[in-house]
Amino acid sequence: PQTVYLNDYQAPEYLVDRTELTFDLDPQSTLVKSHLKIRRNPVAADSGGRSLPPLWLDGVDLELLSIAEDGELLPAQRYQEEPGGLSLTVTKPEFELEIQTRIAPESNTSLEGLYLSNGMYCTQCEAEGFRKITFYPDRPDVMSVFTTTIVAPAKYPVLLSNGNKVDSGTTDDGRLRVTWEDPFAKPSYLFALVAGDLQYVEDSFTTSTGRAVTLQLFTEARNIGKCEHAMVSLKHAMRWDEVVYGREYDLDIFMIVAVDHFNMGAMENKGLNIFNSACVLASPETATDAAFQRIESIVAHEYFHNWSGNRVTCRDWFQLSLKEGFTVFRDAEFSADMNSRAVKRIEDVTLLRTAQFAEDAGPMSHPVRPDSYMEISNFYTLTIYEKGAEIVRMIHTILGADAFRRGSDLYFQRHDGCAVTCEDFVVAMEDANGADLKQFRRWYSQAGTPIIEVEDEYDAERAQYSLTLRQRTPATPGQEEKLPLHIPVAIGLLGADGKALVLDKFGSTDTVLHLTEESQTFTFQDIDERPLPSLLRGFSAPVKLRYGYTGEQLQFLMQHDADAFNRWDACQRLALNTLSSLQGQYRAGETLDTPSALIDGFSVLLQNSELDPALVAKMLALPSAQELAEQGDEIDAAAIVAARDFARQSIAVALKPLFLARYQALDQRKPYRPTADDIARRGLKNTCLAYLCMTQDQDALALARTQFERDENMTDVSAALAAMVEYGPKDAAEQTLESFYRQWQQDTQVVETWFGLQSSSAGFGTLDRVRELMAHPAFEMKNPNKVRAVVGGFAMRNFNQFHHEDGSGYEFLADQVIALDKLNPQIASRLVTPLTRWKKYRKHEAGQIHSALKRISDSGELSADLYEMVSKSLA
Ligand code: BAL
Ligand code: ZN
Repeated sequence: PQTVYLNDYQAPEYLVDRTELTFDLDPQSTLVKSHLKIRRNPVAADSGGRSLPPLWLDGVDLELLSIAEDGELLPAQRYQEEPGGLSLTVTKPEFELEIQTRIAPESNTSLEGLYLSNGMYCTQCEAEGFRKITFYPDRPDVMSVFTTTIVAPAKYPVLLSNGNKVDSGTTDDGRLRVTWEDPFAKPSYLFALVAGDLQYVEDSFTTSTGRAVTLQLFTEARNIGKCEHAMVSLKHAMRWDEVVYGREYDLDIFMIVAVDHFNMGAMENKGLNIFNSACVLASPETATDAAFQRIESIVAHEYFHNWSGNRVTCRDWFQLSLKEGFTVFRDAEFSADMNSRAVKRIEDVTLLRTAQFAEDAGPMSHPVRPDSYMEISNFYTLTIYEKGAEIVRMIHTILGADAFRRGSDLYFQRHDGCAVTCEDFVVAMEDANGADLKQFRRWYSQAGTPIIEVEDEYDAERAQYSLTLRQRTPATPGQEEKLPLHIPVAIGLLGADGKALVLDKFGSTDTVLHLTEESQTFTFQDIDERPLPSLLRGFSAPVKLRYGYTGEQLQFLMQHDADAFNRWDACQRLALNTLSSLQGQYRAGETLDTPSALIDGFSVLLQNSELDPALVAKMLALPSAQELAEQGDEIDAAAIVAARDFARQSIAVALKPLFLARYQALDQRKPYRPTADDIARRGLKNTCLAYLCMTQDQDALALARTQFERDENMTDVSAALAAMVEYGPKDAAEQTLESFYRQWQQDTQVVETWFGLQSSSAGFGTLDRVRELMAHPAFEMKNPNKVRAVVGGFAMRNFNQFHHEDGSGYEFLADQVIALDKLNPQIASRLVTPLTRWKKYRKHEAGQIHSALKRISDSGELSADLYEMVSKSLA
């Protein structure tokens, strides 16, 4: 595969003003007719009057049937089929093309382009899937007005595409025909088509200017009872975007379709969002609280793209974070407003620290605006999405909320209907406020996670306190030298009584330090006692901050910090320090010390009924094995597992009466509602249940069984089931799993939960069990959700079994990746991730992982997706 470079970007030679498509649907022989109104791009036209350059149309896996220009069939010498597309000789600056192609949706297992899912036709075009539908300039800076006609047999009564429905009828031979017109010019990646035997629920939303918008959510009939939560979430999101960003919806109809076979979470196609069923369908009986919250945030995310992505789109794929980083920031703020702000922040930061930091330090490390790629699908990463969102958040922090809104207003107004760059976003923020973000821009171009070392000094005589911050960013592939970044560091100071100290003459008790140099000292006056600093409040920048807190200081912050995020973070630091000592003891063959500081801290937390239970639950959760792996210089999987298991056991045994008391107090038998308060209550209750079951005591396991058998909602049922599977006797676990499966075998989402719960279980999810699950009739290698549940659950969420010392986990994953690459390169490429960081492991494991990777590399011709991941990892 070829490498594409940002520096090689050139404006398109030709534009497409109108795109008229006709689909005649058939599983093996779908005919696609396209009628394109094309003209020379005045921006690209040179003034020398030389002959017109050829027109390039992307096309992959297409059978070209005919091509005509202005009504005349083109002679063969006017065009040339090449790998990846079609090159056409151009004779005039404006012309119309009619192209007929044939495709086979049924054979399309890549789930890019047009394909079938449970007999339903659907599309996925971002980033480069449209070229699997017809020949087209498949690049985001070519924006066109689309009209789409779909013709299909009567067994597909629902025929959908972007925009508004303008015509429908029946063909002479009795097939159905519907035409859709999307008045907003869009790039091909936002095209969508759906055809199936679907039911829908309908609602309506009145916009801020009084326009009524029809809202429809389509699904297979069996799932029609699972749409309410997504619909409610959609209406909340529509209102929020009006209030917070002044953004109103623009078409008369907004549709969502649920699809079982889907590579991503969802897709923001104009007016016709297509969703992975798992990210839209929910009922209390079948979906957990986590699923309810995920649905709310993804529905909002895709809706918000209507402005940040669709109305203003990306010039090229190097600018992907322009829409994704901004939209993730928008959906995170929406979720924070709908639920607990601190808890949402904790969840996002945990993901960032666990997985994005690992990406930033690994072979695929890339800037938020990459310089090059081989396969753009590989760049839908945590760096582009989550770190990109952190960049937008930092702009918000630096400018303030009002100034940020002025900047976003200018951005939307200035670039509406255009395909633009990350630079355009920053310039709008600057221009709207007279701000200078020159140095800040380095966040877009520099990869790697910055490290800030903090030292402090207190001068009692002068009543002065100073903080010295030093920043550095480690080298990453292709970027040896790093420049200092503009890093906003939010802080506060605590007095000995736990109260916030005043930092300036205005009486502020928190402030943002602007770290712009390699090293900088910030001094505070009139500080009458040596304070304890609360640093990087709310995680104001995506960095690793180091300060030598003692255990006592961390316990103090856990109880007194005014910043809820930092209370949690103090707890995390305490846990990380403890677990790191335990790992050291394990490696040295010593007896492991009882984690007394953690036990004391957790004891106080469990007895504090004032604190948000959701926050307490987050504080009680020890950092995951994956996060611990990210912390040290060298990963010793066995030491991580041993330290974590020992700490959790010790805590569970020492605090059993407190866990029990809290469990009983929280176990209120109320009808299920997905409200923030109820989710918080269930979250803490089930955290207590898991700790109780860790003791493996009969009475604790009996609590789990009772909760399971009450069968009140999937949150409680699956938490109880997970605890029984992890800590209870194997025979009983087998029986319970079997009866659970019998009860839910018709429900795809619950079966996915059932798969994932087993494959990710440290005690239960052995490789043999995973192989059994793959042989189960409900498993489907062609369904990404099932693969993610079973293979991904094992390789990404089952640290214990995946890193079995005999290396069998790595070999298994290599086998699955090789097999999947033939079916679905995007999924193969994602799944290989756990093998890509082999250099960070101890020599023994590193050798095993390296040989598994090498075996993939030598297995034959790889897809571009997998080739890029494997070759960069082995380099
Ligand atoms: N654009 C791909 C799916 C998403 O990020 O919304
Ligand atoms: Zn997105």
